[in-house]
Amino acid sequence: MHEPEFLHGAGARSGALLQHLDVARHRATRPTVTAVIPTLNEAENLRWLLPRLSGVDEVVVVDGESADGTADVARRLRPDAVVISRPPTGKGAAMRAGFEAATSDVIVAIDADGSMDPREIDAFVALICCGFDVVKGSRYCVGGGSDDLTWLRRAGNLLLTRLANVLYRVRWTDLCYGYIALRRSVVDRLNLAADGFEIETELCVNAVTTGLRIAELPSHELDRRSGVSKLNAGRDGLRVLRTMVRGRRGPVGGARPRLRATPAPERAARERTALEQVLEEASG
Ligand SMILES: Nc1nc2c(ncn2[C@@H]2O[C@H](COP(=O)(O)OP(=O)(O)OP(=O)(O)O)[C@@H](O)[C@H]2O)c(=O)[nH]1
Ligand SMILES: [Mg+2]
Repeated sequence: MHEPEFLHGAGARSGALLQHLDVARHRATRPTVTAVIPTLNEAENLRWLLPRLSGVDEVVVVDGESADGTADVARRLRPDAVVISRPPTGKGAAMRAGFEAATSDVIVAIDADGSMDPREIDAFVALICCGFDVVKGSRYCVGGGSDDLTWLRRAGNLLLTRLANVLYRVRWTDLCYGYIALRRSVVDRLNLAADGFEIETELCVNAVTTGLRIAELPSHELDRRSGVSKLNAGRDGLRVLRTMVRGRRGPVGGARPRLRATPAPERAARERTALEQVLEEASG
């Protein structure tokens, strides 16, 4: 996906106005989207989720050798899906495999259990189109919510989010939530290595340290439709904590580009020059 030149603060050349018009046309073009879905015994839930993903261009299911026929259900309901089989070593390992297999402009990570509403995908993609590299769902910003969180998980998430805000100088409202969209072009820069549920934390904190543009988007988490959770609050909370502390060894946001890196007066002057040139060419 191309980005408007001013997002990078690159110098405008002659004809910049026409270039901007081209950008406007580009913005109107919808990027392609891959849904990456990690699954471990989610056959029943996929029956609900997959028919609701008709709007995405590609579906990648990474199955942890489920015993309930999850992979077969995926192939039957979505014959064009890429179904990858991996040992059940954790959600993180599955997500990394899914990111590697995805081919679209934008990747949306979505759980298989029906807790993430596929109707929210368009809003995630819209923010990517606005220039963000990573868009993380939040159950706690205004407009978000959860039908699913126990008090223990809510309290743990709150503490971990506050710590992330201090360590990474951000103002997030929800750290441990897996509904996330990102540009496929930034996956390599994220250096993901996590195997378990700490993958979302790793993705978010590495996005900060590599200077990516991150937005939070309200999301409403629904109840898992059927089956059991694979998350263990104590064990996985500790893994999140370790990932956060380890990731903080690098600089934070030192090179983080601002959404509009070129100062406004300078940009206006450049655009004026380009406009003058276009008018000159038109009159000459
Ligand atoms: N491939 C694969 N997928 C996994 C593994 N562990 C979890 N998942 C999937 O990762 C997603 C998130 O796991 P959940 O068990 O729903 O975790 P959670 O959302 O924190 O827990 P609940 O709120 O209780 O549902 C689900 O789609 C799981 O099927 C694994 O080892 N391998
Ligand atoms: Mg879940």
